[in-house]
Amino acid sequence: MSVAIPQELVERLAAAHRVAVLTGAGISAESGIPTFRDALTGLWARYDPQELATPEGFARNPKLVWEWYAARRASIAGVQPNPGHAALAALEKRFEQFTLVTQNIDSLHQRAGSREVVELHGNIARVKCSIEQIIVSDFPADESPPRCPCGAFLRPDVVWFGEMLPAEALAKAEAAAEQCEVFLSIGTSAQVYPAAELPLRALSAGATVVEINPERTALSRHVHFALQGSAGAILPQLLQELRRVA
Ligand code: BJW
Repeated sequence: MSVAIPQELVERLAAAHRVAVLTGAGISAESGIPTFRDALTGLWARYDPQELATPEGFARNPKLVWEWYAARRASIAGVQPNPGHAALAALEKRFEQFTLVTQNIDSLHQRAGSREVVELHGNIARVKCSIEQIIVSDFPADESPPRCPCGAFLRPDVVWFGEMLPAEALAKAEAAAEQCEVFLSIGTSAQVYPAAELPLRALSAGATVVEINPERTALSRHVHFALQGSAGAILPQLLQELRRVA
């Protein structure tokens, strides 16, 4: 379904040199990856984040957590990027500075052709030592979870609740939010910090902030343009409008 894209937004985007984008689970929903907080279909409607996405949950039941992530890794391997991911990869080429920041761990932006992706919450494809925090690529496939040569359990290289985000990625994301002229917040419920602060930082720094989401979120009332609809429909449309004027 097509959504009316305000001409004012197209013009501001066409005139921009520095664009920052924050994506969340919603952009991958149309590829078939469930979001977290959607009422009926979100992962947290069926699974307890305290048990599966905290260091304490992993300490209590490492096997359960390892196997949950192994199942998600397998299901992500079977999906494809969608037109929303593709439109962002095409947009990257149009601006002097384009910073794509994602909370997603699924590599779909990279697979769609985005060259530089700032991953705030890690990547499910990588595995690291739960003590030394170093990435480990060779490990026995039949252990659940396998162990690092140091003896500690291995775990997915993702960011759980209560854990710090990768410092370099967060610094890049904050700088992009503060320096951009247009900021797009796409497919995120804007509930998880510090990612949720990024569009607010952009607003404070004077950027035009745009939200793309079928639902209203905590961010909606603050933004200049809230485009209500799916990323897979709106982003290709936005790209097309931009091509018309510039
Ligand atoms: C569509 C669509 C379509 C559907 N098109 N859209 C300040 C205040 C309060 C709390 C805190 C705070 N600062 C820190 C905290 C604690 C915590 C936090 O934020 N808690 C909140 C829940 C209150 N944050 C942290 O712990 C972070 N660490 C940290 O801050 O360290 C410092 C610190 C530590 C301790 C204390 C204080 C400071 C770490 C956060 C890690 C989040 N990890 C997860 C799991 C990653 C691994 C995995 O995948 O398993 O990251 S949780 C989950 O939420 C995942 C996501 O990246 C993240 C955000 O979710 P997202 O992407 O927004 O998804 P949804 O489902 O919420 O929304 C989807 C949206 O898409 C919806 O709006 C739909 O409508 C929309 N949609 N279809 C477009 N087709």
